[in-house]
Amino acid sequence: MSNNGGGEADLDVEALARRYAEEREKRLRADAVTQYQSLKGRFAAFDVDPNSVPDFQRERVEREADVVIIGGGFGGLLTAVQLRKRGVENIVIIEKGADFGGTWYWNRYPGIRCDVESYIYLPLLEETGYVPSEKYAKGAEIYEQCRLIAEKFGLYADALFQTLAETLTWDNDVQRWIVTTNRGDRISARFTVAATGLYSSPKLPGIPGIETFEGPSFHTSRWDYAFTGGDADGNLTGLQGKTVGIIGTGSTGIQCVPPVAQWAQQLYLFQRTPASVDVRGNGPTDVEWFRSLEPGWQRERMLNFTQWTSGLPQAIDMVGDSMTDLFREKTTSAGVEMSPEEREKAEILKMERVRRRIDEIVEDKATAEALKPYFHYFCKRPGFSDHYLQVFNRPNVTLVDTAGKGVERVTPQGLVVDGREYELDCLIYATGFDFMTSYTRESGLSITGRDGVSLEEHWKNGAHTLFGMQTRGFPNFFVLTIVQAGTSINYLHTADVQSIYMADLIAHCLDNRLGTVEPTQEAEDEWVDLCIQLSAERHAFFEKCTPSYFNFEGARPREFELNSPFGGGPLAYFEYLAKMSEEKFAHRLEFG
Ligand code: N01
Repeated sequence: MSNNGGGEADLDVEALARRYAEEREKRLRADAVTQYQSLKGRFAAFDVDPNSVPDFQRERVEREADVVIIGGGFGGLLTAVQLRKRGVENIVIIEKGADFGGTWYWNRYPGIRCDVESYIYLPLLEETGYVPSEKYAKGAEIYEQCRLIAEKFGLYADALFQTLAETLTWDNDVQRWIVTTNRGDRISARFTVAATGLYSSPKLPGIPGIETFEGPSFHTSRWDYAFTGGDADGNLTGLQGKTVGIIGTGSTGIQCVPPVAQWAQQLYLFQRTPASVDVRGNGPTDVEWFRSLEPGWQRERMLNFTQWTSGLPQAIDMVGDSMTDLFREKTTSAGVEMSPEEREKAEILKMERVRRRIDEIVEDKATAEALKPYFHYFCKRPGFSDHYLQVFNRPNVTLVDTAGKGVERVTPQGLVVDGREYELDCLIYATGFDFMTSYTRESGLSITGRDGVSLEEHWKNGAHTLFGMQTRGFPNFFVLTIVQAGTSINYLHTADVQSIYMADLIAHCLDNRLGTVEPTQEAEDEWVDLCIQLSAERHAFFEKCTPSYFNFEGARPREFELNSPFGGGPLAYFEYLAKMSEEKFAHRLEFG
Protein backbone atom coordinates (compact mmCIF):
# COMPACT_ATOMS: atom_id res chain seq x y z
CA MET A 1 0.00 0.00 0.00
CA SER A 2 1.14 3.53 -0.79
CA ASN A 3 3.10 5.52 1.70
CA ASN A 4 1.55 8.97 1.88
CA GLY A 5 3.70 10.21 4.74
CA GLY A 6 2.19 7.69 7.08
CA GLY A 7 1.31 4.81 4.83
CA GLU A 8 1.20 1.13 5.64
CA ALA A 9 4.05 -0.08 3.44
CA ASP A 10 6.79 0.20 6.03
CA LEU A 11 4.63 -0.39 9.08
CA ASP A 12 5.15 -3.50 11.16
CA VAL A 13 1.76 -3.64 12.85
CA GLU A 14 2.67 -6.51 15.16
CA ALA A 15 5.83 -4.81 16.38
CA LEU A 16 3.79 -1.70 16.97
CA ALA A 17 1.23 -3.65 19.01
CA ARG A 18 4.07 -5.07 21.15
CA ARG A 19 5.48 -1.58 21.66
CA TYR A 20 2.05 -0.25 22.68
CA ALA A 21 1.72 -3.09 25.21
CA GLU A 22 5.20 -2.39 26.64
CA GLU A 23 4.44 1.30 27.03
CA ARG A 24 1.19 0.46 28.82
CA GLU A 25 2.99 -1.99 31.14
CA LYS A 26 5.55 0.66 32.13
CA ARG A 27 2.80 3.00 33.27
CA LEU A 28 0.46 0.70 35.19
CA ARG A 29 0.40 1.47 38.90
CA ALA A 30 -1.34 -0.35 41.73
CA ASP A 31 -2.76 2.90 43.11
CA ALA A 32 -4.48 3.71 39.73
CA VAL A 33 -7.00 6.56 40.22
CA THR A 34 -6.11 6.93 43.90
CA GLN A 35 -2.66 8.22 42.91
CA TYR A 36 -4.33 11.64 42.59
CA GLN A 37 -5.60 14.00 45.26
CA SER A 38 -8.28 16.64 45.07
CA LEU A 39 -7.88 20.32 45.92
CA LYS A 40 -9.28 19.84 49.38
CA GLY A 41 -7.96 19.77 52.93
CA ARG A 42 -4.27 20.64 52.91
CA PHE A 43 -4.50 21.49 49.21
CA ALA A 44 -7.53 23.78 49.57
CA ALA A 45 -5.35 26.82 48.81
CA PHE A 46 -4.94 25.47 45.27
CA ASP A 47 -8.71 25.76 44.81
CA VAL A 48 -9.03 29.47 45.55
CA ASP A 49 -10.73 31.19 42.63
CA PRO A 50 -8.44 33.97 41.36
CA ASN A 51 -11.37 35.53 39.47
CA SER A 52 -13.92 35.69 42.27
CA VAL A 53 -15.08 38.90 43.89
CA PRO A 54 -13.15 39.09 47.16
CA ASP A 55 -15.27 39.25 50.34
CA PHE A 56 -18.42 38.81 48.29
CA GLN A 57 -21.52 39.04 50.49
CA ARG A 58 -25.25 38.86 49.79
CA GLU A 59 -28.51 38.26 51.62
CA ARG A 60 -29.49 34.63 52.04
CA VAL A 61 -32.18 33.50 49.63
CA GLU A 62 -35.29 31.58 50.61
CA ARG A 63 -37.69 30.92 47.76
CA GLU A 64 -39.61 28.53 45.58
CA ALA A 65 -38.66 27.65 42.04
CA ASP A 66 -39.86 25.40 39.27
CA VAL A 67 -36.32 24.34 38.52
CA VAL A 68 -33.00 24.68 40.33
CA ILE A 69 -29.99 24.17 38.10
CA ILE A 70 -26.65 23.56 39.75
CA GLY A 71 -23.85 24.75 37.52
CA GLY A 72 -23.68 27.64 35.06
CA GLY A 73 -21.48 26.02 32.42
CA PHE A 74 -22.64 24.70 29.05
CA GLY A 75 -24.96 22.06 30.55
CA GLY A 76 -26.67 24.44 32.97
CA LEU A 77 -26.89 27.31 30.50
CA LEU A 78 -28.36 25.21 27.71
CA THR A 79 -30.89 23.58 30.04
CA ALA A 80 -31.98 27.01 31.28
CA VAL A 81 -32.30 28.33 27.73
CA GLN A 82 -34.33 25.36 26.55
CA LEU A 83 -36.61 25.70 29.59
CA ARG A 84 -37.08 29.41 28.89
CA LYS A 85 -37.95 28.59 25.29
CA ARG A 86 -40.71 26.34 26.63
CA GLY A 87 -42.06 29.06 28.91
CA VAL A 88 -40.52 27.89 32.19
CA GLU A 89 -39.57 31.16 33.85
CA ASN A 90 -39.02 30.38 37.51
CA ILE A 91 -35.47 29.03 37.39
CA VAL A 92 -32.64 29.48 39.89
CA ILE A 93 -29.05 28.76 38.83
CA ILE A 94 -26.48 28.11 41.54
CA GLU A 95 -22.87 28.53 40.45
CA LYS A 96 -19.56 28.19 42.31
CA GLY A 97 -17.79 30.77 40.14
CA ALA A 98 -18.48 34.49 39.95
CA ASP A 99 -20.08 34.22 36.50
CA PHE A 100 -21.43 31.82 33.90
CA GLY A 101 -19.04 29.83 31.73
CA GLY A 102 -18.11 26.69 33.67
CA THR A 103 -14.94 25.23 32.13
CA TRP A 104 -14.42 28.51 30.29
CA TYR A 105 -14.80 30.54 33.46
CA TRP A 106 -12.28 28.49 35.40
CA ASN A 107 -9.72 27.71 32.73
CA ARG A 108 -7.98 30.89 31.64
CA TYR A 109 -4.44 29.63 31.26
CA PRO A 110 -2.27 31.22 28.57
CA GLY A 111 -2.84 29.79 25.11
CA ILE A 112 -6.28 28.39 25.95
CA ARG A 113 -8.48 27.52 22.99
CA CYS A 114 -11.05 24.89 22.26
CA ASP A 115 -9.83 21.98 20.19
CA VAL A 116 -13.24 21.52 18.59
CA GLU A 117 -14.18 23.89 15.78
CA SER A 118 -15.82 27.06 17.14
CA TYR A 119 -18.76 26.91 14.68
CA ILE A 120 -19.95 23.65 16.22
CA TYR A 121 -18.67 24.20 19.76
CA LEU A 122 -19.86 27.68 20.76
CA PRO A 123 -23.43 27.18 21.94
CA LEU A 124 -26.43 28.79 20.28
CA LEU A 125 -24.61 30.81 17.64
CA GLU A 126 -27.80 31.11 15.61
CA GLU A 127 -29.72 32.44 18.60
CA THR A 128 -27.12 35.05 19.61
CA GLY A 129 -25.98 35.97 16.10
CA TYR A 130 -22.38 35.92 17.30
CA VAL A 131 -19.70 35.28 14.66
CA PRO A 132 -16.64 33.50 16.11
CA SER A 133 -13.48 35.25 15.04
CA GLU A 134 -11.53 32.07 14.25
CA LYS A 135 -12.05 28.41 13.39
CA TYR A 136 -10.69 27.45 16.85
CA ALA A 137 -11.78 30.05 19.36
CA LYS A 138 -9.81 31.35 22.30
CA GLY A 139 -11.10 30.51 25.77
CA ALA A 140 -12.06 34.15 26.44
CA GLU A 141 -14.26 34.21 23.36
CA ILE A 142 -16.13 31.07 24.45
CA TYR A 143 -16.54 32.54 27.92
CA GLU A 144 -18.01 35.72 26.38
CA GLN A 145 -20.47 33.65 24.35
CA CYS A 146 -21.65 32.02 27.60
CA ARG A 147 -22.19 35.48 29.10
CA LEU A 148 -24.00 36.65 25.99
CA ILE A 149 -26.38 33.68 26.17
CA ALA A 150 -27.09 34.38 29.84
CA GLU A 151 -27.83 38.04 29.01
CA LYS A 152 -30.03 37.23 26.05
CA PHE A 153 -32.16 34.72 27.94
CA GLY A 154 -32.34 36.77 31.14
CA LEU A 155 -30.47 34.26 33.29
CA TYR A 156 -28.47 36.71 35.41
CA ALA A 157 -31.43 37.88 37.49
CA ASP A 158 -31.90 34.52 39.18
CA ALA A 159 -28.32 33.31 39.33
CA LEU A 160 -26.59 32.81 42.67
CA PHE A 161 -22.86 33.16 42.03
CA GLN A 162 -19.97 32.31 44.31
CA THR A 163 -22.32 29.85 45.91
CA LEU A 164 -21.93 26.15 46.49
CA ALA A 165 -25.00 23.99 46.52
CA GLU A 166 -24.48 21.58 49.38
CA THR A 167 -27.51 19.41 50.00
CA LEU A 168 -30.38 18.32 47.78
CA THR A 169 -33.10 16.53 49.71
CA TRP A 170 -36.35 15.18 48.29
CA ASP A 171 -39.38 15.94 50.44
CA ASN A 172 -41.92 13.36 49.35
CA ASP A 173 -44.82 14.97 51.25
CA VAL A 174 -44.70 18.18 49.26
CA GLN A 175 -43.00 16.68 46.20
CA ARG A 176 -40.22 19.23 46.24
CA TRP A 177 -36.44 19.23 46.34
CA ILE A 178 -35.01 21.27 49.19
CA VAL A 179 -31.69 22.71 48.06
CA THR A 180 -29.36 24.33 50.58
CA THR A 181 -26.11 26.18 49.96
CA ASN A 182 -22.98 27.31 51.78
CA ARG A 183 -24.49 30.81 52.01
CA GLY A 184 -27.48 29.67 54.01
CA ASP A 185 -29.92 29.69 51.06
CA ARG A 186 -32.90 27.36 51.04
CA ILE A 187 -34.73 26.81 47.79
CA SER A 188 -37.72 24.59 47.39
CA ALA A 189 -37.91 23.34 43.81
CA ARG A 190 -40.08 21.02 41.77
CA PHE A 191 -37.13 19.86 39.68
CA THR A 192 -33.37 19.91 40.14
CA VAL A 193 -30.78 19.57 37.42
CA ALA A 194 -27.21 18.85 38.52
CA ALA A 195 -25.03 20.22 35.73
CA THR A 196 -21.80 20.40 37.67
CA GLY A 197 -19.56 19.71 34.70
CA LEU A 198 -17.28 17.02 33.37
CA TYR A 199 -13.92 18.57 34.21
CA SER A 200 -14.77 20.64 37.23
CA SER A 201 -12.76 18.97 39.96
CA PRO A 202 -9.03 19.62 39.36
CA LYS A 203 -6.63 17.03 40.68
CA LEU A 204 -3.03 17.01 41.81
CA PRO A 205 -0.67 14.09 41.45
CA GLY A 206 0.20 12.23 44.65
CA ILE A 207 3.92 12.86 44.27
CA PRO A 208 5.79 12.45 47.59
CA GLY A 209 6.77 15.80 49.10
CA ILE A 210 4.21 17.74 47.05
CA GLU A 211 3.28 19.90 50.03
CA THR A 212 6.89 20.95 50.63
CA PHE A 213 7.53 23.08 47.52
CA GLU A 214 8.29 26.61 48.69
CA GLY A 215 7.86 28.64 45.49
CA PRO A 216 4.66 29.74 43.79
CA SER A 217 2.71 26.76 42.58
CA PHE A 218 -0.75 26.39 41.03
CA HIS A 219 -3.05 24.21 38.93
CA THR A 220 -3.68 25.37 35.35
CA SER A 221 -7.41 25.80 35.99
CA ARG A 222 -6.63 28.39 38.68
CA TRP A 223 -3.86 30.18 36.76
CA ASP A 224 -2.04 32.72 38.94
CA TYR A 225 -1.65 35.78 36.70
CA ALA A 226 -0.77 37.84 39.77
CA PHE A 227 2.51 35.93 39.69
CA THR A 228 3.05 35.26 35.97
CA GLY A 229 1.77 38.61 34.73
CA GLY A 230 -0.03 38.87 31.39
CA ASP A 231 -3.21 37.11 30.39
CA ALA A 232 -4.44 34.27 28.22
CA ASP A 233 -2.85 36.01 25.20
CA GLY A 234 0.60 35.78 26.80
CA ASN A 235 2.79 38.70 27.85
CA LEU A 236 3.81 36.69 30.93
CA THR A 237 6.34 39.25 32.09
CA GLY A 238 6.38 37.87 35.64
CA LEU A 239 8.15 34.77 34.30
CA GLN A 240 11.09 36.72 32.90
CA GLY A 241 14.32 35.49 34.46
CA LYS A 242 12.47 32.57 36.10
CA THR A 243 12.94 28.82 35.88
CA VAL A 244 9.51 27.26 35.49
CA GLY A 245 8.42 23.64 35.74
CA ILE A 246 5.23 22.28 34.17
CA ILE A 247 3.96 18.79 34.99
CA GLY A 248 1.58 17.33 32.45
CA THR A 249 1.36 17.00 28.69
CA GLY A 250 -2.39 16.54 28.13
CA SER A 251 -4.56 18.95 26.13
CA THR A 252 -3.88 21.66 28.71
CA GLY A 253 -0.11 21.19 28.83
CA ILE A 254 0.11 21.32 25.03
CA GLN A 255 -1.61 24.69 25.02
CA CYS A 256 0.11 26.46 27.91
CA VAL A 257 3.65 25.28 27.17
CA PRO A 258 4.31 27.59 24.14
CA PRO A 259 3.49 30.91 25.89
CA VAL A 260 5.38 29.89 29.03
CA ALA A 261 8.37 28.89 26.88
CA GLN A 262 8.28 32.32 25.28
CA TRP A 263 8.52 34.21 28.58
CA ALA A 264 10.38 32.03 31.08
CA GLN A 265 14.13 32.06 31.20
CA GLN A 266 14.07 28.27 31.38
CA LEU A 267 11.18 25.83 31.08
CA TYR A 268 11.40 22.24 32.22
CA LEU A 269 8.47 20.20 30.97
CA PHE A 270 7.99 17.01 32.97
CA GLN A 271 6.47 14.31 30.81
CA ARG A 272 5.07 10.95 31.87
CA THR A 273 3.28 10.04 28.63
CA PRO A 274 3.73 11.97 25.38
CA ALA A 275 0.55 13.32 23.81
CA SER A 276 -0.46 12.85 20.20
CA VAL A 277 -0.19 16.30 18.68
CA ASP A 278 -1.64 16.77 15.22
CA VAL A 279 -1.94 19.75 12.87
CA ARG A 280 -4.20 22.54 14.15
CA GLY A 281 -4.67 24.71 11.08
CA ASN A 282 -6.44 27.63 12.70
CA GLY A 283 -7.52 30.66 10.71
CA PRO A 284 -9.88 33.64 10.73
CA THR A 285 -13.56 33.18 10.00
CA ASP A 286 -14.76 34.00 6.52
CA VAL A 287 -17.53 36.29 7.71
CA GLU A 288 -19.28 36.37 4.35
CA TRP A 289 -19.48 32.57 4.32
CA PHE A 290 -20.65 32.53 7.92
CA ARG A 291 -23.44 35.00 7.23
CA SER A 292 -24.57 33.02 4.21
CA LEU A 293 -25.36 29.91 6.29
CA GLU A 294 -29.02 28.85 6.21
CA PRO A 295 -31.06 28.63 9.42
CA GLY A 296 -30.52 25.29 11.16
CA TRP A 297 -26.92 25.16 9.96
CA GLN A 298 -25.35 24.78 13.41
CA ARG A 299 -27.13 21.57 14.40
CA GLU A 300 -26.62 20.20 10.89
CA ARG A 301 -22.88 20.87 11.16
CA MET A 302 -22.68 19.40 14.68
CA LEU A 303 -24.38 16.24 13.42
CA ASN A 304 -22.07 16.00 10.41
CA PHE A 305 -19.03 16.21 12.69
CA THR A 306 -20.38 13.61 15.13
CA GLN A 307 -21.18 11.30 12.22
CA TRP A 308 -17.68 11.56 10.78
CA THR A 309 -15.96 11.13 14.13
CA SER A 310 -18.19 8.14 14.92
CA GLY A 311 -16.94 6.30 11.83
CA LEU A 312 -20.01 7.09 9.74
CA PRO A 313 -18.63 8.87 6.64
CA GLN A 314 -20.91 11.37 4.88
CA ALA A 315 -20.98 12.75 1.35
CA ILE A 316 -19.39 15.96 2.63
CA ASP A 317 -17.11 16.72 5.55
CA MET A 318 -18.28 20.13 6.75
CA VAL A 319 -15.67 20.70 9.45
CA GLY A 320 -12.80 19.15 7.50
CA ASP A 321 -10.08 19.18 10.15
CA SER A 322 -7.56 16.93 11.87
CA MET A 323 -10.37 15.25 13.81
CA THR A 324 -12.63 14.40 10.90
CA ASP A 325 -9.80 13.45 8.52
CA LEU A 326 -9.20 10.29 10.54
CA PHE A 327 -11.78 8.39 8.53
CA ARG A 328 -11.62 10.40 5.34
CA GLU A 329 -9.71 7.74 3.41
CA LYS A 330 -12.77 5.57 3.86
CA THR A 331 -13.55 2.56 1.76
CA THR A 332 -17.22 2.45 2.69
CA SER A 333 -19.78 4.64 0.96
CA ALA A 334 -21.33 7.70 2.50
CA GLY A 335 -23.77 6.80 5.26
CA VAL A 336 -22.39 3.27 5.71
CA GLU A 337 -20.70 2.62 9.02
CA MET A 338 -17.05 1.61 8.81
CA SER A 339 -16.07 -1.87 9.98
CA PRO A 340 -13.95 -2.23 13.15
CA GLU A 341 -11.01 -3.35 10.95
CA GLU A 342 -11.24 -0.25 8.76
CA ARG A 343 -11.35 2.00 11.79
CA GLU A 344 -8.43 0.20 13.38
CA LYS A 345 -6.35 0.66 10.23
CA ALA A 346 -7.23 4.35 9.97
CA GLU A 347 -6.26 4.91 13.60
CA ILE A 348 -2.91 3.12 13.25
CA LEU A 349 -2.05 5.21 10.19
CA LYS A 350 -3.09 8.40 11.92
CA MET A 351 -0.78 7.71 14.84
CA GLU A 352 2.06 6.95 12.46
CA ARG A 353 1.56 10.33 10.76
CA VAL A 354 1.55 11.99 14.18
CA ARG A 355 4.92 10.36 15.02
CA ARG A 356 6.44 11.30 11.67
CA ARG A 357 5.40 14.89 12.14
CA ILE A 358 7.51 15.00 15.30
CA ASP A 359 10.61 13.98 13.33
CA GLU A 360 9.85 16.70 10.79
CA ILE A 361 9.60 19.44 13.42
CA VAL A 362 11.79 18.57 16.41
CA GLU A 363 15.51 18.97 15.63
CA ASP A 364 17.05 17.08 18.55
CA LYS A 365 16.67 13.40 17.76
CA ALA A 366 16.55 12.16 21.36
CA THR A 367 13.88 14.71 22.26
CA ALA A 368 11.89 13.82 19.15
CA GLU A 369 12.02 10.15 20.09
CA ALA A 370 10.88 10.89 23.65
CA LEU A 371 7.94 12.93 22.34
CA LYS A 372 6.51 10.08 20.28
CA PRO A 373 3.25 8.62 21.55
CA TYR A 374 2.99 4.84 21.40
CA PHE A 375 -0.63 4.07 22.08
CA HIS A 376 -3.81 3.73 20.11
CA TYR A 377 -5.09 7.08 18.81
CA PHE A 378 -8.23 7.10 20.99
CA CYS A 379 -6.58 5.87 24.21
CA LYS A 380 -6.19 9.53 25.15
CA ARG A 381 -7.83 12.72 24.01
CA PRO A 382 -5.96 13.64 20.80
CA GLY A 383 -4.18 17.01 20.87
CA PHE A 384 -3.66 19.60 18.14
CA SER A 385 -1.13 22.39 17.94
CA ASP A 386 1.04 24.19 15.44
CA HIS A 387 3.21 25.64 18.25
CA TYR A 388 3.83 22.91 20.81
CA LEU A 389 6.40 20.66 19.10
CA GLN A 390 8.24 23.74 17.84
CA VAL A 391 9.11 24.89 21.39
CA PHE A 392 11.52 21.98 21.80
CA ASN A 393 13.82 23.68 19.28
CA ARG A 394 14.22 26.60 21.68
CA PRO A 395 17.39 26.70 23.77
CA ASN A 396 15.46 27.55 26.95
CA VAL A 397 13.15 24.51 26.86
CA THR A 398 14.07 21.08 28.20
CA LEU A 399 11.83 18.04 28.00
CA VAL A 400 12.33 15.96 31.14
CA ASP A 401 11.00 12.59 30.10
CA THR A 402 10.27 10.37 33.07
CA ALA A 403 10.12 7.14 31.01
CA GLY A 404 6.51 6.56 32.01
CA LYS A 405 7.26 6.72 35.73
CA GLY A 406 6.23 10.30 36.51
CA VAL A 407 7.99 12.77 38.74
CA GLU A 408 9.75 11.00 41.61
CA ARG A 409 9.64 13.59 44.36
CA VAL A 410 8.89 17.23 45.07
CA THR A 411 11.41 19.07 47.22
CA PRO A 412 11.24 22.57 48.74
CA GLN A 413 13.27 23.79 45.73
CA GLY A 414 11.97 21.74 42.82
CA LEU A 415 11.39 18.31 41.33
CA VAL A 416 13.41 15.11 41.27
CA VAL A 417 13.47 12.77 38.28
CA ASP A 418 15.81 9.83 38.01
CA GLY A 419 17.75 11.03 41.03
CA ARG A 420 18.41 14.51 39.59
CA GLU A 421 16.91 17.59 41.22
CA TYR A 422 15.57 20.36 38.95
CA GLU A 423 15.45 23.63 40.87
CA LEU A 424 12.42 25.75 40.01
CA ASP A 425 11.13 29.24 40.78
CA CYS A 426 7.57 28.23 39.93
CA LEU A 427 5.75 24.94 39.53
CA ILE A 428 2.61 24.51 37.40
CA TYR A 429 0.37 21.47 37.54
CA ALA A 430 -1.30 20.68 34.19
CA THR A 431 -2.45 17.43 35.73
CA GLY A 432 -6.12 17.33 34.81
CA PHE A 433 -9.37 16.58 36.57
CA ASP A 434 -11.22 13.90 38.48
CA PHE A 435 -13.38 12.18 35.91
CA MET A 436 -16.25 9.73 36.36
CA THR A 437 -14.81 8.18 39.50
CA SER A 438 -17.52 9.21 41.96
CA TYR A 439 -20.28 11.67 41.13
CA THR A 440 -20.68 12.72 44.74
CA ARG A 441 -16.97 13.44 45.17
CA GLU A 442 -16.63 15.32 41.89
CA SER A 443 -19.77 17.40 42.36
CA GLY A 444 -19.43 17.92 46.13
CA LEU A 445 -23.22 17.47 46.39
CA SER A 446 -24.97 15.49 49.07
CA ILE A 447 -28.13 14.19 47.36
CA THR A 448 -30.88 12.37 49.23
CA GLY A 449 -33.81 10.85 47.39
CA ARG A 450 -37.02 9.17 48.45
CA ASP A 451 -36.93 7.23 51.74
CA GLY A 452 -33.73 8.99 52.82
CA VAL A 453 -31.46 7.07 50.43
CA SER A 454 -28.34 8.97 49.40
CA LEU A 455 -27.15 8.99 45.81
CA GLU A 456 -23.70 8.01 47.04
CA GLU A 457 -25.14 4.87 48.60
CA HIS A 458 -27.44 4.23 45.64
CA TRP A 459 -24.51 4.38 43.20
CA LYS A 460 -21.80 2.96 45.46
CA ASN A 461 -21.17 0.08 43.05
CA GLY A 462 -21.63 2.25 39.98
CA ALA A 463 -24.33 4.42 38.44
CA HIS A 464 -27.84 3.12 37.64
CA THR A 465 -29.70 5.41 35.31
CA LEU A 466 -32.06 5.82 32.46
CA PHE A 467 -30.13 7.56 29.66
CA GLY A 468 -27.50 8.68 32.15
CA MET A 469 -29.80 11.46 33.35
CA GLN A 470 -32.37 10.04 35.77
CA THR A 471 -32.30 7.42 38.47
CA ARG A 472 -35.16 5.65 40.19
CA GLY A 473 -35.84 6.73 43.75
CA PHE A 474 -34.81 10.31 42.94
CA PRO A 475 -37.94 11.79 41.35
CA ASN A 476 -37.63 15.03 39.35
CA PHE A 477 -33.85 14.86 39.57
CA PHE A 478 -31.64 15.08 36.49
CA VAL A 479 -27.91 14.83 36.18
CA LEU A 480 -25.77 15.90 33.25
CA THR A 481 -22.68 13.77 32.89
CA ILE A 482 -21.50 11.40 30.19
CA VAL A 483 -21.87 8.34 32.42
CA GLN A 484 -24.30 5.98 30.61
CA ALA A 485 -24.83 8.70 28.02
CA GLY A 486 -23.65 8.64 24.43
CA THR A 487 -21.07 11.31 23.92
CA SER A 488 -19.73 13.08 20.87
CA ILE A 489 -16.11 14.27 20.79
CA ASN A 490 -17.88 17.61 20.61
CA TYR A 491 -19.34 17.80 24.12
CA LEU A 492 -21.56 20.69 23.05
CA HIS A 493 -23.51 18.32 20.81
CA THR A 494 -24.19 15.98 23.73
CA ALA A 495 -25.15 18.86 26.04
CA ASP A 496 -27.44 20.33 23.37
CA VAL A 497 -29.36 17.09 22.86
CA GLN A 498 -29.56 16.30 26.59
CA SER A 499 -30.79 19.79 27.47
CA ILE A 500 -33.55 19.60 24.84
CA TYR A 501 -34.65 16.24 26.23
CA MET A 502 -34.71 17.44 29.82
CA ALA A 503 -36.52 20.66 29.00
CA ASP A 504 -39.10 18.75 26.93
CA LEU A 505 -39.71 16.38 29.82
CA ILE A 506 -39.88 19.05 32.52
CA ALA A 507 -42.20 21.20 30.41
CA HIS A 508 -44.33 18.10 29.73
CA CYS A 509 -44.72 17.58 33.51
CA LEU A 510 -45.48 21.22 34.22
CA ASP A 511 -47.95 21.58 31.33
CA ASN A 512 -49.79 18.40 32.30
CA ARG A 513 -49.65 19.05 36.05
CA LEU A 514 -47.68 15.87 36.69
CA GLY A 515 -46.13 16.09 40.14
CA THR A 516 -43.26 13.66 39.68
CA VAL A 517 -41.31 11.76 37.06
CA GLU A 518 -38.75 9.01 37.42
CA PRO A 519 -37.70 5.98 35.38
CA THR A 520 -39.64 2.78 35.83
CA GLN A 521 -37.53 0.06 37.44
CA GLU A 522 -37.86 -2.00 34.30
CA ALA A 523 -36.66 0.77 31.98
CA GLU A 524 -33.71 1.60 34.22
CA ASP A 525 -32.70 -2.06 34.46
CA GLU A 526 -32.96 -2.40 30.70
CA TRP A 527 -30.78 0.64 30.09
CA VAL A 528 -28.18 -0.50 32.61
CA ASP A 529 -28.13 -4.00 31.06
CA LEU A 530 -27.71 -2.49 27.61
CA CYS A 531 -24.86 -0.29 28.87
CA ILE A 532 -23.11 -3.33 30.35
CA GLN A 533 -23.65 -5.38 27.22
CA LEU A 534 -22.35 -2.65 24.92
CA SER A 535 -19.40 -1.91 27.16
CA ALA A 536 -17.68 -5.20 26.26
CA GLU A 537 -16.11 -3.80 23.09
CA ARG A 538 -15.10 -0.62 24.85
CA HIS A 539 -13.43 -2.61 27.62
CA ALA A 540 -11.56 -4.79 25.19
CA PHE A 541 -10.22 -1.60 23.62
CA PHE A 542 -9.31 0.21 26.83
CA GLU A 543 -7.71 -2.87 28.34
CA LYS A 544 -4.96 -2.44 25.79
CA CYS A 545 -4.62 1.28 26.37
CA THR A 546 -1.96 3.19 28.17
CA PRO A 547 -3.38 4.43 31.51
CA SER A 548 -5.35 7.68 31.61
CA TYR A 549 -8.55 9.06 33.05
CA PHE A 550 -10.35 7.38 30.12
CA ASN A 551 -9.67 3.88 31.48
CA PHE A 552 -9.49 4.54 35.21
CA GLU A 553 -5.69 4.61 34.93
CA GLY A 554 -5.58 1.08 33.55
CA ALA A 555 -7.40 -0.50 36.49
CA ARG A 556 -10.74 -2.17 36.00
CA PRO A 557 -12.77 -1.43 39.07
CA ARG A 558 -16.04 -3.26 39.55
CA GLU A 559 -18.01 -0.14 38.71
CA PHE A 560 -16.15 0.38 35.39
CA GLU A 561 -18.99 -1.08 33.31
CA LEU A 562 -21.48 1.21 34.96
CA ASN A 563 -19.52 4.46 35.18
CA SER A 564 -18.69 4.60 31.49
CA PRO A 565 -20.32 6.34 28.56
CA PHE A 566 -23.05 4.50 26.64
CA GLY A 567 -21.22 2.04 24.36
CA GLY A 568 -23.73 2.44 21.54
CA GLY A 569 -22.22 5.82 20.69
CA PRO A 570 -23.72 9.30 20.46
CA LEU A 571 -25.84 8.85 17.33
CA ALA A 572 -27.87 5.92 18.69
CA TYR A 573 -28.17 7.72 22.04
CA PHE A 574 -29.49 10.90 20.43
CA GLU A 575 -32.10 8.83 18.59
CA TYR A 576 -33.35 7.31 21.85
CA LEU A 577 -33.85 10.76 23.34
CA ALA A 578 -35.52 12.24 20.25
CA LYS A 579 -37.94 9.31 20.11
CA MET A 580 -38.85 9.75 23.78
CA SER A 581 -39.78 13.39 23.13
CA GLU A 582 -41.64 12.52 19.93
CA GLU A 583 -43.68 9.86 21.72
CA LYS A 584 -44.52 12.34 24.48
CA PHE A 585 -42.72 10.25 27.08
CA ALA A 586 -45.27 7.46 26.83
CA HIS A 587 -42.75 4.76 27.76
CA ARG A 588 -40.03 4.06 30.33
CA LEU A 589 -41.13 6.73 32.79
CA GLU A 590 -43.43 6.68 35.79
CA PHE A 591 -45.37 9.84 36.54
CA GLY A 592 -46.93 10.64 39.89
O1 N01 B 1 -5.50 16.75 31.77
P1 N01 B 1 -5.02 15.26 31.38
P2 N01 B 1 -5.72 18.04 30.84
N1 N01 B 1 4.14 12.93 36.89
O2 N01 B 1 -5.58 14.37 32.43
C1 N01 B 1 0.29 14.10 33.71
C2 N01 B 1 -10.20 18.65 28.10
N2 N01 B 1 -9.43 19.79 27.60
O3 N01 B 1 -6.11 19.16 31.73
O4 N01 B 1 -0.57 10.93 30.55
C3 N01 B 1 4.15 13.45 35.65
O5 N01 B 1 -5.31 14.97 29.97
C4 N01 B 1 -0.40 13.05 32.88
O6 N01 B 1 0.50 12.05 32.47
P3 N01 B 1 -0.09 10.64 31.94
C5 N01 B 1 -9.87 17.43 27.26
O7 N01 B 1 -11.00 16.59 27.15
C6 N01 B 1 -9.70 20.28 26.38
O8 N01 B 1 -4.60 18.24 29.93
O9 N01 B 1 -1.21 10.27 32.86
N3 N01 B 1 3.06 13.71 34.93
C7 N01 B 1 -0.94 13.94 31.75
O10 N01 B 1 0.04 14.24 30.81
C8 N01 B 1 -8.82 16.79 28.09
O11 N01 B 1 -8.65 15.42 27.87
C9 N01 B 1 -8.97 21.33 25.89
O12 N01 B 1 1.04 9.72 31.99
C10 N01 B 1 1.89 13.44 35.50
C11 N01 B 1 -1.34 15.21 32.50
O13 N01 B 1 -0.66 15.16 33.77
C12 N01 B 1 -9.26 17.10 29.51
O14 N01 B 1 -9.81 18.40 29.42
C13 N01 B 1 -7.95 21.90 26.63
C14 N01 B 1 1.79 12.90 36.79
C15 N01 B 1 -2.81 15.29 32.74
O15 N01 B 1 -3.45 15.35 31.52
C16 N01 B 1 -8.14 17.09 30.53
O16 N01 B 1 -6.97 17.64 29.96
C17 N01 B 1 -7.70 21.38 27.87
C18 N01 B 1 2.98 12.63 37.49
N4 N01 B 1 2.96 12.08 38.71
C19 N01 B 1 -8.43 20.34 28.36
N5 N01 B 1 0.49 12.76 37.09
C20 N01 B 1 -9.24 21.84 24.56
O17 N01 B 1 -10.32 21.81 24.08
C21 N01 B 1 -0.20 13.19 36.02
N6 N01 B 1 0.64 13.59 35.04
C22 N01 B 1 -8.12 22.35 23.83
